Amino acid sequence: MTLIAPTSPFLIDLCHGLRPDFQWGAATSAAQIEGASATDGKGPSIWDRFCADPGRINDGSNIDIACDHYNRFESDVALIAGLGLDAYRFSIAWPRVQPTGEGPWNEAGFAFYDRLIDALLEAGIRPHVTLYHWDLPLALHLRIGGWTSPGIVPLFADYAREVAHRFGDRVASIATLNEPWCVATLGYETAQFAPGQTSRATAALVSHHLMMAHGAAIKAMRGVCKTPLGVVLNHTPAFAAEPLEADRRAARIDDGLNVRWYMDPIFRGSYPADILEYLGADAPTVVPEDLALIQQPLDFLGVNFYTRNFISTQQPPKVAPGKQGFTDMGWEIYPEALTQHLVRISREYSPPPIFITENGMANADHVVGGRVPDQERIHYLSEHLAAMARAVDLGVDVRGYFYWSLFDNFEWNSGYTKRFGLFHVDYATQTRLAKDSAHWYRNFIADFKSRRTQPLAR
Ligand code: IFM
Repeated sequence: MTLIAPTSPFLIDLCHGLRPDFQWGAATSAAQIEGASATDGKGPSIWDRFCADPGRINDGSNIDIACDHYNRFESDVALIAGLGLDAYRFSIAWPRVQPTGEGPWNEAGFAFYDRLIDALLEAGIRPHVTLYHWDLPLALHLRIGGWTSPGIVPLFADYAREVAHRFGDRVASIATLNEPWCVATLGYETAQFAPGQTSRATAALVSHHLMMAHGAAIKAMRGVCKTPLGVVLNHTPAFAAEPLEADRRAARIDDGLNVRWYMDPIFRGSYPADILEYLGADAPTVVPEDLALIQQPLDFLGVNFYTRNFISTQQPPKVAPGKQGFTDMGWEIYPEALTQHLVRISREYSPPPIFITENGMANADHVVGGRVPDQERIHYLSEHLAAMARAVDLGVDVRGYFYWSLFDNFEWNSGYTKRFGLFHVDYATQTRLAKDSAHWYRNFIADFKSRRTQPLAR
């Protein structure tokens, strides 16, 4: 007898508008799962150093071993295949393939990704690659100041070109950056992430260099491959807590900083005027050539959606109602914002096809009698799939969905205290255990595929 909630026929019906070739997947990133942080010639990243800095990571942990995926990728690919996934999104660790971020390539590092891509293809899983998921080669940070220097732009383009040249013919897509807002704001303004700096002006400059590096990388890769190319951005829409002018204004600024600051230069060729004004003297100096570089045509847009921001200017601030609860990160569960946001960005930006490149929840999961009964995650997942399907019904072109994350893993400054995975990881033994949500997702995908071959009920 199965104790896993069956997938609802209503949800499957709701997904009737998804394309027959819709890709179901899960996502990870190199620093969060690979481990082997100094193996086979890999150079250190800014996260290796950040972890070594006392007090930076909540549980004092590091990424030396993480999920030991570097040594276990073959059995991990078998787990992905067992879920019936069409696609797997992972990132390449820049310092694994180019230890100092410039100069010689590390063939042993490339060989690892070569084997991973082959294993995925052999299992019928489409590899979706991200070039930068936050693990900057430490040497580049030390020598030129990393993202604070415009010198990083051509170096990132060189790295992108090399990856596209080596893997472009075998991977399903290449994204330049993952969540540049996190890189700039959490890394250089709030110091929550590596490299742990605290300057708004530096963060704004970093964001501009990230955008330029994205554009330069797309341009470089176009010359060597025909692979679909894109970028993955944070999409945390802001909601005014109350119908007050002050709340509305603050929500508009929050949206500008999170969403429009990145979407506007990529899709419109300009930074939003209200945010330039808001940043004032902290705004970066931007010349027309920079904007032309950033505004490269893209083949897809990656949308990472987890929650909404609830913006209140009152004292004490109004807190989000959380009618559907909060995740273990303290993030409000608010799936309807996904529908609204997808519709909004489609209307405002006419983006290329969208992939939901991350969506998921941290939950206080426990192994109970050999199972992980994570009903909360099943609820989160089904509500967000429904929200995505509603957006598709409203005309949004969504081509795939990646649950974040395949495994419990290193959740940045939270260390290993937050569990996002479809698979529970016992870090002491590296045992992977499919949570109830993993069974549910597998059943859902199978049901979806079998219904696709049958006439619709309505
Ligand atoms: O774990 C992260 C991931 O690396 C980037 N997007 C958000 C996830 C959850 O915080």
